[in-house]
Amino acid sequence: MATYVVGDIQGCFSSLLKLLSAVNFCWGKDTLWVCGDLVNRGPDSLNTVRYLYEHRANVQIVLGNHDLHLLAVAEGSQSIKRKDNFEQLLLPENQDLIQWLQHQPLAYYDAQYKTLMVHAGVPVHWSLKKLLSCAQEVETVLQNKTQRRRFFDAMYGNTPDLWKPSLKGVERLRYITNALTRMRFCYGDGRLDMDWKSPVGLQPSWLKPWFELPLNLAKDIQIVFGHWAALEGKLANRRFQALDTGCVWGGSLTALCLDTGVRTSVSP
Ligand SMILES: [Mn+2]
Repeated sequence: MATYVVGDIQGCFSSLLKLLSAVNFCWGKDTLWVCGDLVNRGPDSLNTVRYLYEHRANVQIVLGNHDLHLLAVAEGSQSIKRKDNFEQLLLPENQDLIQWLQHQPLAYYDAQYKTLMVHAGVPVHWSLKKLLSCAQEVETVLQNKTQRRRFFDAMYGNTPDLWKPSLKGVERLRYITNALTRMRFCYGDGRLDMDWKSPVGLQPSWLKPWFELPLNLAKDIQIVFGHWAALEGKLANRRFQALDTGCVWGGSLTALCLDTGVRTSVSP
């Protein structure tokens, strides 16, 4: 019985199977977590989601920015972009998969492992409790047809970039979504920067990666996240585990075993 967390799959279905086989993953015995961006850019988004859905009793995911984009397109709120290649997921026969994704969280905390899973990061101002309740505000909206459409119509944009408890409506939802699914670098006061995607060290001096800010989260909580392929998975310690190793860009797909702390990677 072990739990493995896998980084951004982005439709690299054959790499997922190769990785599960490399760790001797056993369905029915082991549990699989996926830290978001299941779909888009890679060769087989449909089979990736179909497979995880079929094993959903033993799967825990959080949504990433590409998954939310898929849901926005499926809702008719956004048109499909030139680089998007998840058309098959939009076919009527795959509506069960879209509905499943609509009911997935933006953050997941497991008290036994003392581990928090998010796609992008943890904003500096939030406690664990605040983070989970903010994530839930978006999750509630995603599960309601009318609210979902209104949210997707307003989801895209980089502001507001600083958390204020007084934020309301779609602005509040947009901040929560950007922080949990798109954040990389921040200003010293926690304000989100949405432009820099470079490795750490190459950014302007006034920006810091979110994980170098003084987070309002107990230090013994481990944070597993994806989204930032330029980190190349090199951030791997007791507190922070970067798991996006850029499989879709020719890098590798990585799994972290939460029970042993061992990381395993396979090339595409
Ligand atoms: Mn992402």
